[in-house]
Amino acid sequence: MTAQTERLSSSLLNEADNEFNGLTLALSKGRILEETIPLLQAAGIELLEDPDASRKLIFPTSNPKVRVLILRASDVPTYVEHGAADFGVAGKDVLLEHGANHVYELLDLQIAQCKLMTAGVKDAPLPNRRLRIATKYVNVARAYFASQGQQVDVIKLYGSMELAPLVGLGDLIVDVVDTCNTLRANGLEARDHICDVSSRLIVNHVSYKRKFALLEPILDSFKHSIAAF
Ligand code: PRT
Ligand code: MG
Repeated sequence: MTAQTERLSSSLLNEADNEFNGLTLALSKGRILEETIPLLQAAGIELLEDPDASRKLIFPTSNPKVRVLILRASDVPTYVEHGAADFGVAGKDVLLEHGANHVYELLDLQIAQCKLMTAGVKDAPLPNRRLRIATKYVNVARAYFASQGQQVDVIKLYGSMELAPLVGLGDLIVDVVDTCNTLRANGLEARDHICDVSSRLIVNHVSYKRKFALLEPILDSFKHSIAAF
């Protein structure tokens, strides 16, 4: 957890948590929010405002005991780990990279599905030296290549990984892919499949014990929704 997220979490707690003793759910905009909304609806929870049309970061819901935080996808495990959110939805890619050992990964929600893969310039042979891997998934990349018995140099990026190998920053990238259209549009091709990815429901250890009565009906409803898909 960076000093910045730490300050943010504690200011959130100080400013808002004083009066709120319900459940705080951490989500990220985009795919995860879109695909979690139907699960929430089935559990009787409606966001009272559209996060896409608002600059707010904390959203009340139709259930006065549940509110939603909208975060960067990669910050969701940090908020849940530290109890600034009781539970959250995060991609398995984010959880693997974060090393989320301090949260319960309770449900595979089977949403926002994709794959973690390596990719490189189409038809380009790999150089005969230690490979350079450009990625935001530095821990996943190190672990994967180590599991293949390969030592690599990892270059940390924060986005637009597809650009890196085109301009010689790295021989390969490690990224999540779905249709591979983005790779193809940039003259890249998928190489090795590292693992399948879907989003998981994660819960803070203490919240799981102390707020189980509030969590249980939501967890049950999510389980029913997953089974019905
Ligand atoms: O965008 P930001 O930097 O804020 O964060 P983020 O990229 O982590 O968030 P977001 O909302 O883009 O992704 C949230 C989660 O959705 C990820 O952590 C994954 O678990 C999951 N997911 C599912 C995906 C994709 N599918 C996906 N296709 N995340 C990203 N992508 C990217 C992919 O890397 C490519 O750039 O979408 C682009 C299109 O993919 P293709 O293969 O269909 O072209
Ligand atoms: Mg993104």
